Amino acid sequence: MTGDLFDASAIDGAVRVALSEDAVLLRGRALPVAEALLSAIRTVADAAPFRRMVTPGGFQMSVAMTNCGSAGWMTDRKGYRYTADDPQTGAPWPAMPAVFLNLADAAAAEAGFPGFVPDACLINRYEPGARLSLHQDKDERDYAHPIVSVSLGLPATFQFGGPNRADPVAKVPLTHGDVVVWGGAARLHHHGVLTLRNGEHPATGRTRFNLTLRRAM
Ligand code: MD6
Ligand code: FE
Repeated sequence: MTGDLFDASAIDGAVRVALSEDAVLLRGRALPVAEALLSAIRTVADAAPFRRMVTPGGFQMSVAMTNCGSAGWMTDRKGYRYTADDPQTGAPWPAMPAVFLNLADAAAAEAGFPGFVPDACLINRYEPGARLSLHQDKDERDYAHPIVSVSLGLPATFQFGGPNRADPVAKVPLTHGDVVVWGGAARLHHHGVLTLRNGEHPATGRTRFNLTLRRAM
């Protein structure tokens, strides 16, 4: 997983783009299971509906979220954290669908992180106008585990920075079926999603979904 930024190389027939040391974009890696992923998202959202959470600072997020797995990420006025139950329903977050687990394990291994077993999947739903400001993923117990991120539906511009907030930020286009894996030296890099542009996708309509699979506990 070496190479310059945006230096694409074909390994095992999959198109890889190195974003930095230990961060790689596997272009189109989720396409063979895209319909199964979308169907599983609908099943999860039937039990644990998408909702726009409130940050500790009191702002309502533009991205709507839900979770599956034994731990789910949430935010409210009290802070960011993982919970076993959906605070909105009082029930445990829905189980992680096998198609999520299998894709995450395979993609992580292809990126150089074998044996990845996520226990949490945050599902983000973007509609035109939604954005996610630059942040680090640091609510997990052990940063030794990588993160697998799957994009479905409308295209978005991913911002990918470095360990310090002021580090230069690259803009990476993410489209339907793209998978980003990062860990190791990149695990705490800053990242975000620019305001989603209006559009219509054959698989999702006016929507982008992102699955962020993590080992939280
Ligand atoms: C998104 N993704 O693509 C938001 N975090 O909608 C993330 O925040 C993210 O893609 C950690 C690792 C990969 C990601
Ligand atoms: Fe993140």
